[in-house]
Parts: sequence; C-alpha cells; structure tokens
Amino acid sequence: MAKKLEFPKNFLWGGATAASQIEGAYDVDGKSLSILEMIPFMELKDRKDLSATRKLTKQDLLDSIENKKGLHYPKRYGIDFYHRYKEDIALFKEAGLKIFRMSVAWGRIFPNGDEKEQNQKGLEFYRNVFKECKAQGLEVMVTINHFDTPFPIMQNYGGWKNRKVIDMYFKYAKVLIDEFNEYVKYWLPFNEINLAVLISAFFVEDKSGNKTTFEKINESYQDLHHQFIAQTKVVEYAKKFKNIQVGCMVANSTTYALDCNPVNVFENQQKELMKKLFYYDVMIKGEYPWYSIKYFEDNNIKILKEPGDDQLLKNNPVEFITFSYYMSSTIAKEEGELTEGNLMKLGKNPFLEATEWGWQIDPIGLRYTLNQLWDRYHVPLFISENGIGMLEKLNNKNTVEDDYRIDYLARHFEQMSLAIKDGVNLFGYTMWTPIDVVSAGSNEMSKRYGLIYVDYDDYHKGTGNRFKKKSFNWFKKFMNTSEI
Ligand code: P53
Repeated sequence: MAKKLEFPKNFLWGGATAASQIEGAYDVDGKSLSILEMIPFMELKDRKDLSATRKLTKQDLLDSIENKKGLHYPKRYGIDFYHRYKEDIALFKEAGLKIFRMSVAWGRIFPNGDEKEQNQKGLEFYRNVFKECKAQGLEVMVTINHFDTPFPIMQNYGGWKNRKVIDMYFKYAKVLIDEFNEYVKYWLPFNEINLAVLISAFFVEDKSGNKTTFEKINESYQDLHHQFIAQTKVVEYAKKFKNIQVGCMVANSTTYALDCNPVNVFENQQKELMKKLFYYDVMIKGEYPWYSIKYFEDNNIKILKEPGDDQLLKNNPVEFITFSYYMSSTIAKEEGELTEGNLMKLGKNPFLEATEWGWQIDPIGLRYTLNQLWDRYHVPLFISENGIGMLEKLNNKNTVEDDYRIDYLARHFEQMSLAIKDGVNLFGYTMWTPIDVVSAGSNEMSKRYGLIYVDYDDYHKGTGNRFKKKSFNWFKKFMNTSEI
C-alpha cells in the first residue's frame, strides 16, 4: 500500500554532485590538476582501506603530472559532464529535481592559485551550466571547494597549513560570488569540512623519506583553522548580497554507544564532541568550544591564530547547516566488532544491515540526527548528501532494477517527514547522486549511486551514455505524489 508523506510545499528536493567526480576535461581551457587528480586507480583487491593515496611518494606525484607511468587517474575523466552537461541537466529536470548541488573546480578559475586574473574560460563554463539550470528552472547550490584544491597550491605553498592559502581561496570565492550571485542562492564554502584534516594529511611526508602518512594528523588542525577563517570571510563578504546565503557542510558521522554500559556511553559522548559537534559549534556558535580547548591542551596541539581570527569567527556564523548522512556506527571503549567494509571499518550495530562497503543503513538515525542538530543549533537544516552506492550492471532492457535504492530513499524520506513533524526546520535535501559518478573515497566507477546509469567502467572505458534506472522513475513519481 502506497503511503503518502508530508513535506512543506516549497521543500527543496534535489541532487548533489562534485566537480572532480563528474567533469573530466582535466586539461581543457587552462585548468590545472587538482590534488585528487594525482591519485591513480587501484583495483579493489589491492586496496586495503581508504585508498592508494597513503602510499604515494613525492616522486609518484611528480610522475603523475606527466603521467609517465601510464596509470589511470579516474578523477581526470569523471563522467565527462564538462561536455554533456546539457543532457544531464535535462535529465535532472525530467527526474523532478528542483535544486542541483554542484561544485566549482578551483583550478579552472585560478589554476595556480596565485594568479592576479581569473581564467575567463573557466568562468564561461560555469556560467553556461548555471544558465542551463536557470533555463530548466533548477535552483543551484554551489560548493566552492569540494576537496579538489589545485595541486600547484599543494606543491608551491604546502596546502592549507600555509596561511597564504586563505587569501588565495578568498580571492577565488569572491570572484564566484561576484560573477554568479544572480544564479546561485546557496553557497557552501567547503565540502565536509571535518574531513579536511584527513585530506590534507594525504600529502605529508614522513621523516624517513618520501612516503605520505596519516600520522601527523594533529598538525592538520592548523589547516582546519585556516579553512574556518576562509569560510568566515565568505560569510562576511556574502552579507553584501541580499539574495544569497552561506551554509556549512559536515560529514555527519552519527554514532551510538555500542551498549548501555556507562563506559561506552561516556566514550561515545566524548567522541561525538570532538569528531562531529566541534565543527558545528565553531561554525554556528562562532568560537572554539571549551572541550576542544581542553582536547588541544591534552594532546599538545597548538593552533596558530592571528589577531582578529576570533572576532571573525564570532561575527560570521553560517546561516544554515548542511550535512551528508549515509550511515551510522557504534562506539565502545574497547573496540568491538567492525563492519566488513572495503572502504571503512566501522563499529558494527547488530540491528542494522550494511552495504558491501560496510556502510550501515540507518534511516531512523537520520531522524535522530535532525532532532539533535535542530535542538542544539536552531538554524535551518538541509541534507546535502544521502544515498546508497552499489555494484550495478545494465540488464538486457538497458536499465538497472535498483529496488534497494528505492527502498533506501523511501525509508530515509519517511524519517525526514517524521522529523519535520517533530518540529525540525528541514528545508531541503539533495541526494547523492542523481547520476553515477567516480567515487570520492575509492576512485572507482563501480560504486554507483545514481538514478541514472553512466556507461563507463573503472578505466573510463565505455560509451559514456546515460540510462535511466528504475529509481529514476520512482523518484519522478515521488516528486508528483509524495508516495512511497
Ligand atoms: P564515496 C567518507 C564518508 C562519508 C562521506 O562517498 C564521504 C566520504 C569520503 O569518501 O564523502 C562524501 O564516493 C563526499 C562525496 C562522496 C560521497 O560522500 O567514497 O562529499 O564527494 O562521493 C560518497 O562512496
């Protein structure tokens, strides 16, 4: 029996993407390589966990620039949105999307970061995309930096630990806002700002030689501080424009205590503070919270601030919260059983099922999260990513019968409507993703999230043609009927 869900009339339903995962055309119209385009594809059997990146040496990176080893770099090719955007945007419209979340590749606008003048060719591409969205009646949400910092900034300035990068970033962000404020109402300065500490650590060298390592993770709170400051500058600048709003974006790792053992409950509370709420606290409440100051002291982490930084943070909280929500996990003092993921191993929850990537499906966890964030911050909420990645193949009818995706979306939509009934101010949702893309974490095409199937394999072999999955038609119907 179909069930009708209730959502506000003007609820912003849509889909989310990121430049490095869709555009391709890595060397077209003056674009530089991004740090993500330096990461070669690695077969699943050779992947241990997050990715190949930890094993990249400095020499590997230099070889990558010219691709001396003939390796495959998936994020250089994406799904060729650069040339197919009209077709894709038309399909998004057909699926019933009202808002399209996308990101701009910094390296198209300022290839080295430190140029005086912006690259007009890069701006032209995005203007064309935004015009197309407008023509199709799609609202746009732009992520200014979705992990893909230009590699020259990493090479020449050492990345975000260098304070100069704030100015380079702000110059870039200002150009986007000046050029596109009439097309783009919603702006997110950074994607999943809480993952910045991981991303920047990819390129740190260890003492013994030239291997990259995750061990210096503490140092990257400095990178993070610079990103916080860069973000507040965008918030401050955007106040000049009446028609735009700036929000934050956090990878929302929803966690529960493994059981009711107070030791585990306390452990979860503490982890939740530093791993998640800390980020929202800084960006919404405008200051480093008390527990983070204690944490930095205890762990001997020193963050260099300049005079004025605290005031900038205080004066410029973001106007709305967005977050990605894919799964939940459990926390225990003594690590318990883990999910069998080939990307991440997470604390297992005996009540939940996991995908092949070890991501535990938890729709009620979304309602829980919405309640938690609304209660703590009381600013409007927007789910900027949510979806399910699976191995998929076209069947002989040139479609994919992705009932599991329909089920995943329906169950999450239901919990969203319940959260709204609870009293939460949730104003929109962009699924990850309307169309198959290159995976962020594992660089593969095989982990497919789309309503639309894209005929490329992990090596970018295929026609690139687009095919509607069963979920495409389901989503379209849901947009008209609100029925699951
Ligand atoms: P992929 C890890 C955990 C949660 C969200 O991820 C994450 C990641 C990084 O992999 O990233 C977001 O493609 C990110 C998107 C990404 C999506 O989740 O690894 O904002 O760029 O594609 C899904 O399966």
